[in-house]
Amino acid sequence: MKSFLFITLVVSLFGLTACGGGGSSSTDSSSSSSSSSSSSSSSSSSSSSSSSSTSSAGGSASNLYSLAEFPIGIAVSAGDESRSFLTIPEKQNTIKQHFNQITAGNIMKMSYLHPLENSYSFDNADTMVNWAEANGLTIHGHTFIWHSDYQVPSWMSSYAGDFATMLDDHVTTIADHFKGHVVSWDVVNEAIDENQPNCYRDSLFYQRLGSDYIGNAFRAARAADPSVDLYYNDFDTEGGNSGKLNCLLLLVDDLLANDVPIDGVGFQMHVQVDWPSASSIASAFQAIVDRGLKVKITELDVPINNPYSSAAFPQYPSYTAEAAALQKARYKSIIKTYLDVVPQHLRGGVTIWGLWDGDSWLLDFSNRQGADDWPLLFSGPSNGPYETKAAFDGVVEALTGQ
Ligand code: 9MR
Repeated sequence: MKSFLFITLVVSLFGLTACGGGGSSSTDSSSSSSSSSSSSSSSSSSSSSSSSSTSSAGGSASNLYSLAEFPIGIAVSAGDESRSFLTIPEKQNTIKQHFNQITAGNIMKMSYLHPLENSYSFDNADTMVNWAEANGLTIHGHTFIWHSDYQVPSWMSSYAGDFATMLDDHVTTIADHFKGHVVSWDVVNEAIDENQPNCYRDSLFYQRLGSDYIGNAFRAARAADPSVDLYYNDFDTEGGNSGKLNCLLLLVDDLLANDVPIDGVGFQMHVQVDWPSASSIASAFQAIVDRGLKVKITELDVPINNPYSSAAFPQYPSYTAEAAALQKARYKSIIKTYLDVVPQHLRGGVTIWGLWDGDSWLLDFSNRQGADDWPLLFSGPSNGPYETKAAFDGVVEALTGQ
C-alpha cells in the first residue's frame, strides 16, 4: 500500500492547484514524465505532487489516490491483451501517479487462470501483480466465478465429475496462489437474474449446484485466505432497477442468514450519465451499509450517450464542452453519494473501468450501436500522454469536498 503520509499536504495544496473548470486540463508532457518517473516510491511520488500538478496526466490533482482514504483503482488490460499497460510506459506512469489499486479487466477470470482441468495459468497475472507490488499498488481480484460463456473454461462446462468439489478446488487453488498478494476478491460475479422467479441466474453453476455454489465459493475463499475481503459483484444493482436490487438484497440476506463469510458488495456501476438517479444510488448503497457490509464501486464508467433514453441516439456525436460538464457533474455526484452514504469503515474503494476513453469496453458493446463515447477520466492518444478530463476534476472535487 502506498503511504498516506502526504495526504494532508496534497489536500492543502489542492486549493492552490485546482483548475475547477469544465474542460480538459492543461498539458505539459515534460513535467508528466518527470513526475511519473518518481512515483515508484510512495513518498517521492507524493512529494513530487506540488510541482507536477499541471502535467498532462496530472490535471487538477497530482495524485488522485492521495485524496481518498480508500483504494482508488483502475481496470487494466495485461498479459497478451492488445492494450496491455505493461507494454505502454506512459500508461504505467499515469496509473502509478493516480491509482493505488488494480483490477485485471480480464486476465484473472476463470478461463484465463484455469484453462484446463488440471492446469492453471498464473504467469500473466503474476507479472501484473509483481508490477503492482513493486509500484505500491494493491490488487482487487476479479473473479473466481462468472457464468458468462466465454469466461467459463470449456472443460468446466462439460465436467462430469463431482462439480461442487471441482468448483471448491478452483476457488481454493486460485485464492491460495494469490494469498498475501490480493487484498480483495469478487468471489462471484453476476449471479442474479431478476427475471427468474427466485432471482438466481440459470447459469451452468446454478444448474449443477443450485444457489449453494455462491456460499460454497465464499467459504472456500475464506478458508484459503482468511484476511482477504470477499465481495459479491453485480451490475444494474445501483437502484434504477428495483427488481435487481431486491434480488441482490435477497441474495445477500440469504448469505448472511447462513453465516457465509461475505465482507461486501461490489456495485459495478456501468451507469448512464442520467440514470439511475443519485437518490436511487444512495438507497442501494444504504441497504448494504444497513447490513454492515462494505460497499465497493468496482467498475465505474459514465458514457455520455444513453442508448436506452427516449431521446435520439447519440445525444452527443462529439465530445462537446456541454457533454464534458454533464459527465463531470455525474462523476462528482456518484463519488459524493458514496462519501455521503457509506461510512469510512465500510468504504471498499472506487475503481474506474479503464484508464482512457480508447480503452473502454463500451467501444465494443453492441448496445451502443457503434457510437463513439467518452466514458473515462482520461483522454488519449493510445500510447499517451494521457490528459485528465473534466470528469477527473469532478472526482477530485467530490473527494476534496468542493
Ligand atoms: O472490460 C471487459 C472486456 O474487455 C471483456 O471483453 C468483457 C468480457 O470478458 O468483460 C469486460 O469486463 C466486464 C467485467 O468483467 C464484469 N462486468 C462487466 C464488464 C464489462 O462488460
